[in-house]
Amino acid sequence: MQVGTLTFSDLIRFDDAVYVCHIEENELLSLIMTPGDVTGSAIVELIKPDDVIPLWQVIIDGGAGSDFSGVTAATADDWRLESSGAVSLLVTDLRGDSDEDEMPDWWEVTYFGDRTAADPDGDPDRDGFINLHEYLAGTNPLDPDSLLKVTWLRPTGDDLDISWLSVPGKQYRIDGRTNLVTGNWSLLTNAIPASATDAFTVWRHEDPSTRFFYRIKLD
Ligand SMILES: [Ca+2]
Ligand SMILES: [Ca+2]
Ligand SMILES: [Ca+2]
Repeated sequence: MQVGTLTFSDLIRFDDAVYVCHIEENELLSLIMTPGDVTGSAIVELIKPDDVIPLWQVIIDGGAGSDFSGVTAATADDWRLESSGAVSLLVTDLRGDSDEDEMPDWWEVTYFGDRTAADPDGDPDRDGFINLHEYLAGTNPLDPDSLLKVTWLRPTGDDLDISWLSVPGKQYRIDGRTNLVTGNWSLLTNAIPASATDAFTVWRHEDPSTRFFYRIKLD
């Protein structure tokens, strides 16, 4: 590993650069520092040992007019980059899970204040949704109004619109059945992307022709 601080005295403009950032321990990372503004486009490649899980660590520290919108992580599913004020760019490991309970450290810290504090089967907000399912659905485990549920059913001519609470970036499937006593659930549709702008998503069941029961699941 080659962790170190690279200090500049003036502004930095990245020009489609690759910044290879080495990480040695949770709080020991490569850092670029300058009193000048940092702008331009760059891809950040993060290299670390498997058992190291950095959370909200500064990797670039620049002037007050810095703009990090052109700086992205090479593997965006594994890492999140975010600005703190205008001056710092922070990195968070999105996958690392030190207690291997399927809820990553960043999520447990965000809601429970510690890397390993969340009980996967716990339901502290008592909405009937355990913590592990809240994580998978992208809902808030401390807010009883944040969960995956149907919000309304609305007839539109011969069709029926179904609305449910959704989280941007998630996908859903809808199962249906005509009788809750006999028969089974069958898939009506899947891979429905969540609305990117609203807190709910709507799907239209075209001409159901008979009474249906519905359930929404994460896809
Ligand atoms: Ca965990
Ligand atoms: Ca819950
Ligand atoms: Ca909840």
